Amino acid sequence: PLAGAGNGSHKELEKAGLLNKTKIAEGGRKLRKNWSLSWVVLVGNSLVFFKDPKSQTPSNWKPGNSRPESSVDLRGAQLHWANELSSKKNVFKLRTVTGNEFLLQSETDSLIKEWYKTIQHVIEKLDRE
Ligand code: I3S
Repeated sequence: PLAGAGNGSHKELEKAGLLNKTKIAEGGRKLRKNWSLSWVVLVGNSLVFFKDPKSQTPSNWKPGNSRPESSVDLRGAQLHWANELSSKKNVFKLRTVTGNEFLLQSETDSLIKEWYKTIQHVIEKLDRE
């Protein structure tokens, strides 16, 4: 199991890993792309992004041991495959209720599919609440 999972916290660590990330809109306003590798953690209802992925590995990550770059509330969020929005393969778009939009990408098909499925599960779970 991932470090931090089942630690008694109500915030369950669902998934963590490295993805290419760029923010493409903030509050509905389009932004210039700036792709970078990001350490992405799905914990509770949030997707949390960390810089400096080199110092992070799934086995040593613990909630609270580094400061997140940003965090996305998945409640009411929308997820779509978005290969038309990039020349890269395996791209999906995540849009928050506040109109922030992110593209997430991996060269590894199986990995990006797992992320898509897991995030979609959380969004659907929140939709039912
Ligand atoms: O959708 P775009 O504008 O073609 O995205 C590309 C640009 O952001 C480019 O940077 P410049 O702003 O210097 O042109 C990036 O280097 C590319 O990675 C972006 O496209 P991809 O297809 O990689 O998402």
